[in-house]
Amino acid sequence: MSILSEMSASLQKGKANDVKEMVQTALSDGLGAKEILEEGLLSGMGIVGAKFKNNEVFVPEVLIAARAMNAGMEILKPALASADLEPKGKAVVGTVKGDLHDIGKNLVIIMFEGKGIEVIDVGTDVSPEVFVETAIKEGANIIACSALLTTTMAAMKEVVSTVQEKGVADKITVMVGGAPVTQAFCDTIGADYYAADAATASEGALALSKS
Ligand code: B1M
Repeated sequence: MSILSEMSASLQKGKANDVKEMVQTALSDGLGAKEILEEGLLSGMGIVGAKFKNNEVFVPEVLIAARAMNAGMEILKPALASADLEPKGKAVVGTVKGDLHDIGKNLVIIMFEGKGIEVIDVGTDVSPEVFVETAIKEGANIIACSALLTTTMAAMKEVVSTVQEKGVADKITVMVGGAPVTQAFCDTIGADYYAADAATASEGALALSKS
């Protein structure tokens, strides 16, 4: 097994120290930062994402794998910076106004980062203005909103309206998700993309960033 396949396998098992050591060894062996990122770390996280989507692994396994990915990223970051790699997309991710649930939102962030998408985490209880102004200021192409309460879902419509009012609807895609959110709701409020789970959201975000 190559070191990158081993790295991917260790990441999937959440072995943070092993991943860290393998990143260090791969760099010392002269492997490129991009290769290590894509074939070692992101490939491992991609497999975890797919298994999560198929209910083969659950939230704890995803969090442990994400910790291993972050451990590897700590070692890789300086080499990535000097390789001057462009992120594959940039997303502002948060939970809407009035809503404090953040476990699903944090999974979305893990999956986005696992696809190489840069994330600005605006947290919970986020006003439409903060979503949209942050996206404009940071040059993000995606706003991903999470809502867990039927009473806070309506705030997603305000995000869509604010994007339109600011005249940036052609530059920024609004994605929506969370337990009470459906494709029909997404269509009703005029949002661009609905995802039922974090892994699907990350696949959508990657596809949208390429288009
Ligand atoms: Co609350 N809560 N909660 N809660 N809570 C629910 C959501 C509820 C269904 C429980 C129930 O009554 N059965 C209910 C909502 C009812 C409704 O509106 N239909 C509820 C309620 C009523 C409340 C309070 C109002 C309770 C009260 O105070 N009376 C209150 C509200 C506070 C507020 O937000 N203002 C409240 C508070 C809390 C806690 C703080 C105690 C805690 C949150 C802790 C935290 O997040 N840090 C909490 C929790 C934990 C839950 C439950 C038990 C679990 C939610 C969760 O994290 N699930 C929940 C009941 C349940 O779901 N069984 C419940 C795991 C998480 C991985 O799933 O977030 O759905 P989820 O994310 C999924 C997908 O939805 C999707 O991806 C993830 C999977 O891959 N997804 C996205 C999520 N966001 C996405 C964004 C995207 C795409 C996909 O962007 C594109």
